[in-house]
Amino acid sequence: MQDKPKLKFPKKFLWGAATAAHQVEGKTHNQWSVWELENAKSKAAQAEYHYDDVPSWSRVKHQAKSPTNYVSGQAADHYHRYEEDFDLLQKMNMNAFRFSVEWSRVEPEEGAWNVEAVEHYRTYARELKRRGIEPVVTLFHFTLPVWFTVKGGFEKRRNVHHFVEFSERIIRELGTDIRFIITVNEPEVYAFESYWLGNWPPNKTGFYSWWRVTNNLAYAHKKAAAAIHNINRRYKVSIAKNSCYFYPGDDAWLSRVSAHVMQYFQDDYTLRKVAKHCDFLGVNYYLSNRVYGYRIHSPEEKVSDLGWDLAPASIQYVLERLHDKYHLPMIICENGLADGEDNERQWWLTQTLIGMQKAMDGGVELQGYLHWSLLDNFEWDKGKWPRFGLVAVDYKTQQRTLRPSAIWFGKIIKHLREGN
Ligand code: IFM
Repeated sequence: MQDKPKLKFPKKFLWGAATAAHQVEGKTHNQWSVWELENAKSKAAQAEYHYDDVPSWSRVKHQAKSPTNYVSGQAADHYHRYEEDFDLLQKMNMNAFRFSVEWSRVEPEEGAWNVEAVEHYRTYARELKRRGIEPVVTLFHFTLPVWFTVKGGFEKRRNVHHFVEFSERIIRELGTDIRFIITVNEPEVYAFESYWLGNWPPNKTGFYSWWRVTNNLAYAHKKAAAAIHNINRRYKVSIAKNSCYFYPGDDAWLSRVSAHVMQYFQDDYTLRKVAKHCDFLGVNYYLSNRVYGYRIHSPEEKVSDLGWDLAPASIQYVLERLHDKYHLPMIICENGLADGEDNERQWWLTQTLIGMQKAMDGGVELQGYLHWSLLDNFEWDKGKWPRFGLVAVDYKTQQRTLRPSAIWFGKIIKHLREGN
C-alpha cells in the first residue's frame, strides 16, 4: 500500500458502531411502518427495473422481488435482543455505540408519554454505560410518530416545538448516562428523499416543501440544542451530516464550478445554519462523486451491493474540508457499505483508517469512528436485502454471526486502543 501512515489514535477515541431504531428494533409504529404496508407490493414489483444492473442482483433478486423485504416488521428484533447485541460490541472491543430513541414509542399519541418505553431506553443506556460503552443517542433518524406527520411534520415550522419538547424530555429522562447527542440524522437526505425525489414518505416532489423541510430541520436542531444545553452545558450536541466528496473529473471550468456548487448544497447550505449550534460535527461518509460538466460520472472501480462507488480513502478530504470550514472536532457517526458477501469490508475499513489518520496528521481533531452498521438492518425503501452489518442477521432465526471483517476489525481496535 502506498504512503501508509502509522496508525495512532487518541487515548479517548470512540471506537464503535451505529444503528437506528426503526432499522433494527422491530415492531415500530410510525409514518414509515404505515408507508411500508401500503407500498411493499409495488416496491417488489419494481425491484428488477431499479436494481437489475447492480452486481449483486443475481444473489439478492429473490429477496428483492418479495414484498416482505419491504416491510420492516420484526427487523433484527434489537428491542428485545439488545443485550446480546451489546455483547457483540464488546467482542469487537468497541467502547461506543450510536442508537436512536424511537419518538413514536415514547410519545405514541400527542402528549401521551409511554412510561414503559422510556424505562426501556433508560435501562438500555445504563446497560451501555455499565459495560464501558459510550452511548451516542440520535433523536430524529427519519421516523416520526404518525400524529406528528398528520399535523404536517417538519414541513410546518409551528410543529417544531413538538420535537423540541420530546428532545428535552427524553434527555432529562436519560440523564447523565448520555453525553453525546445527535439531534437530526442527515437532514438533507431526509428532505431530499421525502420532499424532492418523493421516494420516501410523504412522497412529495416540490421545491417549496423541500426547502421548508430543509430549513425547518436546521431550526429544529438549533432549538433542540438550546433546550438540551439549558438542561446541562456538559452535553455535546450535533447533527449527523451526510457528506459526499465532490471533485471535478477534468480541468474544464464547468466541471470545477459544478463540483463546487454540488459540494455547497451537499454540506454547506445546512452546516452554515447549524455549525454555530454544534459542540462537535457528526459526519456520515459513504460516497465520492466525480463531476464532468454538470453530470456525475464516478469511476466505479469497485462498487457496493447497492452499486455505490467505493472510495473509502476520500474520507480524508471530507474531514479536511469540514475542518477547514467549520473548525469543530468531529466524530464519524456512520461509514460503511452494503456487502453481503463481506468481500470488500476489510479493505474499506483499512482505507478508511488510513484516510482518518492522514486527516488527523494534517490537524483534524477526530474523536471517534462509528461504523454503519452493527447489524444487518432495514435499508428504508430498499428493504432488508442490502447488508450493511458487521454482524450478519438471519431474519428467520434472528441468529447473529460476526462477519470475518468484524472479527478482523475487533482485533485492530484492540491493538489501536492498547497502543495508547
Ligand atoms: O441506512 C442508512 C442510515 O439510516 C442513514 N445513513 C445512510 C445509511 C445507509 O444508506
